[in-house]
Amino acid sequence: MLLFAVALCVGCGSRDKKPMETPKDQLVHRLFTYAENGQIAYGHQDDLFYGHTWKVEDYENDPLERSDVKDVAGKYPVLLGCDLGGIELGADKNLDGVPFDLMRRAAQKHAERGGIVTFSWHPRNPLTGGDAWDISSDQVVKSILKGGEKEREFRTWLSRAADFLESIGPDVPIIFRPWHENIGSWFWWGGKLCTPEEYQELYRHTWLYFTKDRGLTNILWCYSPNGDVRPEDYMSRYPGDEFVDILGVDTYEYVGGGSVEEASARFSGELRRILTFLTALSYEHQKLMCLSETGLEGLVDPSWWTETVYPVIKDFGISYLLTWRNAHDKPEHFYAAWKGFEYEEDMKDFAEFDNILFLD
Ligand code: BMA
Repeated sequence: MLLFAVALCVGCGSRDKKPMETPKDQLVHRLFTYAENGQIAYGHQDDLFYGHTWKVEDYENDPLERSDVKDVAGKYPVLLGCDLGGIELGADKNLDGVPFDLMRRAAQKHAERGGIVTFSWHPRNPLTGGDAWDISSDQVVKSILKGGEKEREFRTWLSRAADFLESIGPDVPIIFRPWHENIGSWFWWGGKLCTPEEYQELYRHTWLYFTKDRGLTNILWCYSPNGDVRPEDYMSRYPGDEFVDILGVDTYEYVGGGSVEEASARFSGELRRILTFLTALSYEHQKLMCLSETGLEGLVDPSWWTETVYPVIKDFGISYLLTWRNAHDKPEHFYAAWKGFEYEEDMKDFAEFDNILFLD
């Protein structure tokens, strides 16, 4: 814990200067304190926008009080996950149909309630015009970097994303995790689609634009590769300590052809392996760490929360875990329980562990 105590002061100045802390410093402190105390905050993607059987209809006036997580656990998640995909084109709604005006209001409201907001980004493919999953060309990253044919257009894309985050307000600290799952090759910025140097340049360029050109100093930068990798692969595209505040990892349980029991046993072993190397890296680099995305689609393991995930994560200093979204238009695509779900009690029990934090 000594290292975490030291790390507590990273980026925040000396302790007697606390009143001068920026919103970012405060969030860094808060997350380090969770890790130090063995507490883990829970987060859910798109929690306030829609759930398994509902969605916000009145974008402008809805009080944003509904949440599948709250329906089950009686409390909101600490982290609200949002996705910027679509903002780059100036769209009104993101790739999953969430209006950006609603997203802004929800981020502000969630912060007022004491919650934390985190943003991922699934931008379209700037070279082909396809979506984030269009991996038909390995020239995309190159094309948006300095001297590339899409450099100027991509700068406009960055400016639209920055405009949106800026519009949330300087007092709301934001965890931003662009260019995620970068070791696998399913996004145009993935492992086989660009060189490590190109990836690093992309990440640093994004950081520099947001931080220096736009002065967005309320952002905590999360590096979140997919976790099914070796530690050396995880770091192979790391942009550098200066550009990263949180080491994250995205990792899911997949059932595949075998039984759910086998899948859960495999996943808990894999999660322990990943969090072990992430812990070593977080000490080495003096960074916070988190499980930036996780889940089991459809929660087909009746005790996934209490017997698969909890026994592993409780042994590690991750500040938070975030499970993916409960789609309102795809009945099988949910990662948090909802009222009436057959295994909802298991998530409720998880929310009642002393060291698992929800928003009271
Ligand atoms: C994926 C799925 C998609 C969604 C995307 C971005 O994992 O949930 O349906 O469009 O994330 O949120």
